[in-house]
Amino acid sequence: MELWFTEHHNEYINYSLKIKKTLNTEKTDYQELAIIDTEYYGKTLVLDGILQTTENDEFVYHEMIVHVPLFTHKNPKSVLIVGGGDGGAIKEILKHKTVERIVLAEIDERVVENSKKYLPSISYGLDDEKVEIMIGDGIKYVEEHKNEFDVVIVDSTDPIGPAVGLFTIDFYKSVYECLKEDGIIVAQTESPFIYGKLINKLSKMFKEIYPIVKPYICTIPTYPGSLWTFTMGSKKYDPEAIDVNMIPKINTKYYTPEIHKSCFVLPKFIKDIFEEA
Ligand code: SPD
Repeated sequence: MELWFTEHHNEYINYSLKIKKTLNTEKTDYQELAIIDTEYYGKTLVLDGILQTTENDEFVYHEMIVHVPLFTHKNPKSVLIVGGGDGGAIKEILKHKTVERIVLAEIDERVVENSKKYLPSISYGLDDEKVEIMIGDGIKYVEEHKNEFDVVIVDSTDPIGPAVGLFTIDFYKSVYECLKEDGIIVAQTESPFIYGKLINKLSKMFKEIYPIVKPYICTIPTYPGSLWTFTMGSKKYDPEAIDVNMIPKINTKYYTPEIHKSCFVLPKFIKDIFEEA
């Protein structure tokens, strides 16, 4: 018998992956969690019915949410990740030799534990000595830590359920305070095909707070709409002004110095979404 996992993107669109084996399902204190081994994309983490990461395409998202801000900052030493309990962002941050401290603020301990158990190729950095895992409310953590981080990465789920508070102006203002004087925030800001109106609102919020605001894109096949946006807010460094020839060589599958430049070139309809803000 064929078994399929189906994610409802909206009332008109579903996305399905053929299941090889369901490895775990549980109800955590915050959400429904599943680890599913799929025929095409390998093992996946699913939260509240929504695919968060798959073994075979996670590299696009995690490389882009990490290397673009970290190579924009001149000397990133301390990085805070809000969300990101699967450890994919940490795996990429560890490729940056300047980084001395990585704090992961993840609300759901079970995401960390399941990722360690079932997704070791994504989560292996979670046990690194540079990593401090703070299980709790990322919003509160940000509010309580001022002027402490070079880069803050908001590696959240979609703007529903536990992540709603991570898509608000109050949160982005707190992140501004949490960053050092030349700090950078990057947030995953969803697909323009599905969440255009939200992206427009988020862009307005970023522009109210950060002097330099730059959206950038990549393609993630297992996310709704596939075309994905990130939004960078920077106090000092312009990601498009850096000399990409100075970017040190690291082991990646998606990110390159050329991608660093080209990811800021937006299709017209996405540019409009951001510029109408
Ligand atoms: N529609 C799913 C968007 C999920 C974005 N966050 C994924 C977390 C991976 N570390």
